[in-house]
Amino acid sequence: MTYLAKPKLHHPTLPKNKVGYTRRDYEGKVSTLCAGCGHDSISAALIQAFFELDILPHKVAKLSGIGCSSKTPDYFLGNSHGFNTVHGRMPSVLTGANLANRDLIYLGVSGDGDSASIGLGQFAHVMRRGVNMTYILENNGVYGLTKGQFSATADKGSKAKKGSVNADAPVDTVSLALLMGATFVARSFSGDKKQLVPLVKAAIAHEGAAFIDVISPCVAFNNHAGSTKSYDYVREHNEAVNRLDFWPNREAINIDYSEGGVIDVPQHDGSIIRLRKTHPEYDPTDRIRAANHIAEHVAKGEVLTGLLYVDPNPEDLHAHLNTVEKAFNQMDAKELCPGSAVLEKVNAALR
Ligand SMILES: Cc1ncc(C[n+]2csc(CCOP(=O)(O)OP(=O)(O)O)c2C)c(N)n1
Ligand code: SF4
Ligand SMILES: [Mg+2]
Repeated sequence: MTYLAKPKLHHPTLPKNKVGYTRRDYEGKVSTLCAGCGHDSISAALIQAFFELDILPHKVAKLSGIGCSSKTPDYFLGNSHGFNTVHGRMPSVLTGANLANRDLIYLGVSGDGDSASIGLGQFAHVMRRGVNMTYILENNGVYGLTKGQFSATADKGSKAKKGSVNADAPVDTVSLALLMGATFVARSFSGDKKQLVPLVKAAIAHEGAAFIDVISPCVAFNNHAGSTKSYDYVREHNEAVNRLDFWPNREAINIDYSEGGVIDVPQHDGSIIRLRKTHPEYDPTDRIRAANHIAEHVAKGEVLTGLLYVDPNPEDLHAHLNTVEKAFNQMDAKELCPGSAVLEKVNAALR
C-alpha cells in the first residue's frame, strides 16, 4: 500500500474561508509516515496556513525531492499542482517552473539529506538566485527513508540509535541560506505550530527566496538520548528570538500590543510581520548581526528559532533576469517563437 485516498465526505457545516473552501479541501491523501513523525505536523501546519490565507489551491505548485519529507506533498494540498523530482534536484525543477510561470505560489519541500547531502549545490544556488518560493526543509538529521544513516545536518558527536557516533561537522542550513543570499530565513520546530504557522504565512507573502528549516524528529531512527534532533533535545534547547504574527495586506491590524519589544516589518506586498522580540538585542533585518547570533548559538548547542533574517525589500530572479511577466502557457506560438529572422539577429550578435 503506497497511499490511501481520503473519503470525500464533507460535513455541510464545516467553516469555509474567503474563497469558499473548507480546511479539508487543503488536505491530501492519508499519510503513510510513522505515527508521531514530525513531518506530519509540518503538513498540518501547511494545511492551516494555506487555508487561513484564503489561497486558491490551483494557484499553488508543490515540488519535492526524495525522502519521507519529500513524500509529504502527497498528504496536503491535494488540489494543487505537484512534482516529485529526483533526489536533491527539486530546486532546479522549481526554478524552471517559476521562470515559465510566475503566477503560481511555489512551495519547495525537502529533507536534510535531500538538501544538505546530495542536493547541497542545488540548495545553495536556488537561494543565491533569489527564486520566489517558500522552501521548507524538514530536518531530522538522518536519512529516514533509507533507515537512519546520519545526514549532513547531524551534529558532530551525536549518537545514532545503535550507538555509533557522528564524527563529521554539520551543515547549518540557516547559516548557509543566509550566506547564499536568501532574503527570508527562519527556523522552527514541528512541535510548535504556534510559531510555525505564522512563519509559513509570512514566507508565502515574501516575494523572494524564503527558507524555513523545521527541526522535525524522526521517531523511528533519531529520537533517542544522544540525538540532537529528538523531541526532548529540541524542547530543552529551543531559544526563540521572537514570536510573530502575520497579517495579509487586505486585513486591518486590530489587536493591541504593548510597545516594548514589538516591531513591525512591512513586506513588499503590503502585508505586515509583527515580531514580539524575546531577545531584545536581536534585529532580524541586520544580515551580519543575524549571522553572528546564529553562529554563537550553534556553538552552544542551542536551537535558535523564529524569524532569523528578513529583507523587507527583496528582489527575485525575475527582476535579476528582466523577464516578461506573462506565463509561457499564456503565450501563443508567435510570442514563444519570434521566428528565424530574430534568431539570425541574436546569432549575429554573438559572432
Ligand atoms: C540519486 C539517489 N541517491 C540515493 C537515493 C536513496 N535515498 C532515498 S531517500 C534518501 C535520503 C533521504 O533523507 P532526507 O532527505 O533527510 O529525508 P527523510 O527521509 O529523512 O525525511 C536517500 C539517500 C535515491 N533515492 N536517489
Ligand atoms: S522513518 Fe522517520 S522520517 Fe520516515 S516516516 Fe518514519 S519517523 Fe518519519
Ligand atoms: Mg532527513
